[in-house]
Amino acid sequence: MAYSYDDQNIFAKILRGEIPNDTVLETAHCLAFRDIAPQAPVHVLVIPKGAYVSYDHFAAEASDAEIADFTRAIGEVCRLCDLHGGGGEGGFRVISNAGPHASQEVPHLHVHVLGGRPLGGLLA
Ligand code: DGP
Repeated sequence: MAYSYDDQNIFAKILRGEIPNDTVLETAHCLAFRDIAPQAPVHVLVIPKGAYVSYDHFAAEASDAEIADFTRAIGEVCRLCDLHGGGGEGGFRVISNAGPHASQEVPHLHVHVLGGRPLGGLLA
């Protein structure tokens, strides 16, 4: 399967600095910023800086360093936003939409980190 990446997508423009964003975290390989249309008190998007359209594309072609950095960035965003999944109060949800069946709007890999309120059942 060949993956095709459109470098005119909105997150590519954010990475190039052509569109402003509300940055939460920047790492060597990732950028995390607040969603423009938040669905929860905390709604942060975490994206790799590399040109990957979806998680399967990323897992197939990214380096181990990129994958480790992305995984750690998601956890660091939770920590910075005071979201805790280790028991007790609170919690969060991490979602990545890919392709038309998941209504992916922006064709650059991103995970949504949602929290700050009860989120209901996964398919609610
Ligand atoms: P998805 O359906 O998973 O592809 O969600 C894309 C998300 O990106 C959606 O929640 C809205 C957000 N979004 C779209 N354009 C912009 C933008 O220009 N800036 C920011 N911060 N978020 C955006």
